[in-house]
Amino acid sequence: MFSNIFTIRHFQQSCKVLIVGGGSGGCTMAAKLAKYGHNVIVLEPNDMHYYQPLFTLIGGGMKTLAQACRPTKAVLPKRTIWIQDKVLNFHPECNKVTTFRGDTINYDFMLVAIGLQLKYDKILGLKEGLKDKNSGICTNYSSEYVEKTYKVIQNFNEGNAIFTFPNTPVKCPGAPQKIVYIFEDFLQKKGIRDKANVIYKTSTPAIFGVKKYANRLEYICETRNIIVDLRQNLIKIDSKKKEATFELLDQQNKTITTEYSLLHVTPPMAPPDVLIKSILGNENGYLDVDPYTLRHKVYNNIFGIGDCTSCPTSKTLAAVAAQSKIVLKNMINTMNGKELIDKYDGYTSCPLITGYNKCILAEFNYKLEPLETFPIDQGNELRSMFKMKNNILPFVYWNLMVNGYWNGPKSIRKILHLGLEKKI
Ligand code: FAD
Ligand code: UQ1
Repeated sequence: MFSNIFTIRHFQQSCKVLIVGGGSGGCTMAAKLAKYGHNVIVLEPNDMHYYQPLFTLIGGGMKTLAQACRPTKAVLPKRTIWIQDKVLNFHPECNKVTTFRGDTINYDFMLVAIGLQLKYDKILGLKEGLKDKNSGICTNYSSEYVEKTYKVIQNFNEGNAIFTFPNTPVKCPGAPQKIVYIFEDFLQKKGIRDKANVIYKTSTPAIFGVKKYANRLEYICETRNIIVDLRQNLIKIDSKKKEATFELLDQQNKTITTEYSLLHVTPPMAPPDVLIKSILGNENGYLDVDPYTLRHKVYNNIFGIGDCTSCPTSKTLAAVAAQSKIVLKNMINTMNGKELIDKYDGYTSCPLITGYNKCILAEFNYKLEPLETFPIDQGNELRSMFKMKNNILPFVYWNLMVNGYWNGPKSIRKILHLGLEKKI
């Protein structure tokens, strides 16, 4: 007789470095650490790897989703072990994690790079609206829906076109408004600009966090008749009536409901639940790292990179690139029992695309001071910066960054500024 009792086997693995998350930060660091010959395990559930900065261009019909993704297997370095699974629980006090499949991975050092989760459920009616092909609701923020954006834009005939920014930190905080400018330019080209009210409704108190770029963006909105409503947060969508409800963040218990023909939503975001419930997270659930060394504030053998960390800078891939050099040096120094000398200055960058061929390339640090690479005023709308975003940066990502050879533009900046750090 055969027994009908199956035993499920759980595995134990051990490594020198465990990288949790094989997105942009995890993959970049795997490539860098593999060069040191360390035994590295990458824990990543998805079999597709995405270059998310292309999503804005996909939404505007300039690129395809196929250009923004490659199989995880092809992007992770051959010398690392990829386990296709997710962390279920961190156990930092005994240097191990457990996974959804029930396995245990022991590590000497761990790098956490698990990005942000999209919280569609925080907006009533959003998920249904995104799924419905004819709703006029779209978002550039997910590989699942980004291709819908351009269809919705092409189908727009008249009425209110509303673009939102939620009441949480988001990745690439410039992206919610880049698509506004692309859309407005699209209407101009199609000759139907006068048929639309283009409205950007944001929870933030200003259009952008850095004064220099905010001034330029305000001017662009004024001259192109883009309405900007500050401190408004989308809470509910009625896709049958095509109405969106916003809470007015500076007036208690007040809401406003507006009709729309097109609604581009940037969903609220949060760190993944596994961090929120872990002692590794701060009060908001972000991996609690020192903002300069990127090492965990309590556990010296744990580092963080990218969107899931508590670093108080704009969460971008450009930030990940700059962080990667510091994380590598500081991890290696920790392994060798040395002091941590290298410090991350909060460098981040946001290519603010303002149409089909122009871009303001914002670059700044923790102090919100501009830190521009090129010796020209990047606060102007430049065709050259658009070309860089469209053609050069994807090449840099797929050929240099994921292979561990791109640390951001700091060395280019030094050369172009004659070896001097720019005085602001
Ligand atoms: P991700 O690349 O998101 O990777 C996180 C990984 O962790 C994922 O692969 C996920 O599967 C994995 N993961 C999650 N939970 C677990 C778990 N429990 N266990 C194991 N693995 C897990 N940046 C720019 O610099 N310039 C731009 O122009 C720009 N434009 C953008 C436009 C849009 C529309 C979007 C969405 C983003 C844009 N960004 C831009 C931001 C940039 O893509 C992110 O900042 C960057 O990808 C962050 O890298 P990361 O490694 O922290 O997170
Ligand atoms: C960058 O380094 C980077 O990572 C590859 C991005 O992500 C796509 C960026 O958007 C930007 C702007 C930078 C910064 C690079 C230069 C040359 C200014």
